[in-house]
Amino acid sequence: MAVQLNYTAPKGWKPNPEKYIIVLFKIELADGVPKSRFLDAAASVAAESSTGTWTEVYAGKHSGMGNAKKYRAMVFDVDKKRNMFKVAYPLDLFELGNISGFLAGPAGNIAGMKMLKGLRIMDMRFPKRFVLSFPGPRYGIGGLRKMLGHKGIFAEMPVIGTVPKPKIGRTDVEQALLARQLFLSGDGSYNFIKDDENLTSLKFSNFYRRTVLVLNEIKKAEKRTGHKKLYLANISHSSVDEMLRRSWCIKNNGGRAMMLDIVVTGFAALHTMRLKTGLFIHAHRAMHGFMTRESGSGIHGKGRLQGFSVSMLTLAKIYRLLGVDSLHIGSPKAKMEDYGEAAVIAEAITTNTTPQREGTLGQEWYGTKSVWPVASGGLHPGVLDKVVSVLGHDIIIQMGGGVLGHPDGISAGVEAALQARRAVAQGVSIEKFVKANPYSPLAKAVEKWGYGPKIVY
Ligand code: CAP
Ligand code: MG
Repeated sequence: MAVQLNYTAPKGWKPNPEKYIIVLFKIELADGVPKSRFLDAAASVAAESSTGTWTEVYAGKHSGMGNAKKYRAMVFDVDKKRNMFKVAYPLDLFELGNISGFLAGPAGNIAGMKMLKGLRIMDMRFPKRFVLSFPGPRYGIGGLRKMLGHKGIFAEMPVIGTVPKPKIGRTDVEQALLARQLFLSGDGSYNFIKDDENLTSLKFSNFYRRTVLVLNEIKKAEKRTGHKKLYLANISHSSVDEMLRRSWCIKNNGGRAMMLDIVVTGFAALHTMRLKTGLFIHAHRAMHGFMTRESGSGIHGKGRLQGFSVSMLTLAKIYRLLGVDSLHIGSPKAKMEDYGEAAVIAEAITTNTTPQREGTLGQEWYGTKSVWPVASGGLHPGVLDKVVSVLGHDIIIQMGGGVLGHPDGISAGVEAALQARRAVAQGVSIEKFVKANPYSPLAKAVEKWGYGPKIVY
């Protein structure tokens, strides 16, 4: 019960999955709020995020109270032991095809309520009509393989590339020189170069000049090597008009892809870019940690919450609906915290029927294209086999320091990465390859970084 209407379903009630959006919440009551008020708190979450408020209001003629009752959200499946419960929101409470409008409900005011000192959106499950009201990815996994002309063993390999490090420093001309070196090293099959998330258009590295220069290098490298390549140019800007101009520059110069910092530019920006450009959208998630990180409870929600957050799993599902083609999801053996969650997120963005796991809700995608999981952050060739064994071979692996920091230089870094990738595709562990090829660039990389992650302090 919340203050005016009943927002709690009778015990055993199950919502029709095609008529309701389900959200799985975990809460922590504020100090001083007795445990006996748990259900009231849950009902208040449902009320504030659907049709209710903190006090009784006029309920007579023309008050809208009939619809408020009809479209109210309902708490069900309460798990008091783990402080978790589900809320079912009638689909007609929301406008189809409008993710911002939707989030203002279940991910809105409730995180500010004084009765709570912790709240986490663990997962969401959407019905068919809602899923199909969004564009979804234009290319997805199959589309990129086709774009890159991957056949034979290349179709079994991860797509690999590099983000220049230092993060910011190279001029636009130097960035193009780096692209040339990456693409012409080894057997010439290196796939992409990518701007870093905080590289924009600067005095010494202008977006437009950089794009033209790097794409020119790609044209030449493709002719020489016979391998198609990508430049994931960072178009992120707080003006959507400027992002559109940048995407047209990419398109007009023969580019196929762009990179978007999807958290800082926002849901509306992503939705608009998906509808207005025909480019492959590589989604970087800079700033997500301020929303998704939850050190107390872990992926399955077993511990006690330490604050307010939305899981990366939830965001990843929303980004798939809006149409990213590839998405940073964290990785095993990375420098960033991922709570072992990457495999669950990868499953949610690559499957058509995402199974329900402990602490998750599952999802039917009704043919929405799959998204490339992107593994990144402190990765180096020595861990490639472990990353692929957890996330599969349809994965984009991004190595910055792990290629550019090779003791024998950048070309050797590319060669080490290519050797690691080929070994993995052939089912050979990195350790076995290194033992058999002790003087190879890969062996040299392993000498420096080993077979495990490097945590940065
Ligand atoms: C990695 C990276 C990526 C992060 C993003 C960086 O560089 O370019 O942005 O990994 O993290 O700036 O740190 P290195 P996530 O390869 O040199 O570590 O994928 O977790 O969102
Ligand atoms: Mg980066």
